[in-house]
Amino acid sequence: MKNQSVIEEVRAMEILDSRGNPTVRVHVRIQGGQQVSASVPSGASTGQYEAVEMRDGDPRRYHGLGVLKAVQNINEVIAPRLIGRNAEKQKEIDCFLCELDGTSNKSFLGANAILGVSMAVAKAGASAEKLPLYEWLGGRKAVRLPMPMMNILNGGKHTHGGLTFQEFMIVPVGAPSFREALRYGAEIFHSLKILLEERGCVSSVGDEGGFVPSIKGPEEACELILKAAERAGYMPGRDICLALDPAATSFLQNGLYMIPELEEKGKTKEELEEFYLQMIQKYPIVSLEDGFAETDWDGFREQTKQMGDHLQIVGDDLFVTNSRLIKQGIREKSANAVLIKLNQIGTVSETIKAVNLCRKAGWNYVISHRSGETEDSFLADFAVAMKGGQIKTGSLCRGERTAKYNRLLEIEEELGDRAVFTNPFQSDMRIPFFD
Ligand code: 2PG
Ligand code: MG
Repeated sequence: MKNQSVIEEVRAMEILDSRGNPTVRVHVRIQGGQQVSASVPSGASTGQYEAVEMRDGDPRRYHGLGVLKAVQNINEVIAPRLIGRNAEKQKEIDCFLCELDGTSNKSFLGANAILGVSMAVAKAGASAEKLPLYEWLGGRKAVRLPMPMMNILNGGKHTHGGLTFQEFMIVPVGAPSFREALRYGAEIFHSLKILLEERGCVSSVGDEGGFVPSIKGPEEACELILKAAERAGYMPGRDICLALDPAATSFLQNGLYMIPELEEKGKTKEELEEFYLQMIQKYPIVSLEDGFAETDWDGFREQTKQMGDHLQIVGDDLFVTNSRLIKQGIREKSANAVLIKLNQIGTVSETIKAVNLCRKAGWNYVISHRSGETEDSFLADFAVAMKGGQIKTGSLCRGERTAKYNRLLEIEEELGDRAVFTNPFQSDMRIPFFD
């Protein structure tokens, strides 16, 4: 083992995330004095089978949301056992962390404790090898910049009083580079703001930096966004497409999908599927995530059968980045893509395993942030390393979102002529709108 990859110190602390709730930051120092740190994100619309985020539950601190136990688990249980280990042995260390935890859902040490260490170890490995993180994790072939899905209109659990659907995202499919994709996105974001102001329905932004206007429903949301795109000089369907994450688990009640802005009585899964079909015929939607609840495997399967040739159908809460559930999905053809979130499963290696499953099955995958984020830009490097060509990391404002975009700009510049940026929806994912 090289001297400079020996772990000398692991230290955790409690910091704040973008919602002002506590989360875990981990510092790792390797021999020779190099120090790195990683911070753990946190979701609001979480899947029931996600790895367990450990919270103190002490009402005297942060309304019970403190993470001092997770911090203590790192400092007292994990740290002493990692000193002297090789930071370049990511898999070995991740495996060791899982064994030390001993549960199937990381509830003993906390997935937030374990992931913080796992991410910091990855950064330490990169630092020991003097490589950028994307190259350390993805090798020399990690040169593909991801197509961003930018969430410029927020709803669901990421807002108060917003639309029922959680995310309305723009996808700059016609952009020639990541840098240009980001510019398209930012320009449309600003046109949308002006448009909403003119209509007197602009408000603040939600948890992921998208606007939370008071409007009538998902169709008006799509129309406003496309209008904003046109005003900014972009042609819907050619330069810019849409992606939706209704996050349907959050509005399934007693077997019916409740979307009060559409109607009071709620929709059956068949009616909801029909509604999505109309939406994708009307608007240039290339990707639909969690269109049905995590318990509604039938809804997903049926939709994949009906629309899977034309539409990216992404399972987020459905799969929670869990290899067992992804395998089931592949077997049952429940979707054709997976949303990949590091903290749903809890280590870098298990996340990579989930990505590899998708690759093998010919499925798409989208590397994703959480609604509660930090300034850590780990995700940007991770998306390039995983080579899948898609990232979801929020709107075009709020530092915790722009941190990832700005890091991707840096990576693109660093790669220079080697950088690749392509539209992941081109060939076989042709949507009716284009015809
Ligand atoms: C989602 C995510 C991220 P959360 O549902 O895809 O956008 O939200 O982190 O709240 O689960
Ligand atoms: Mg989601």
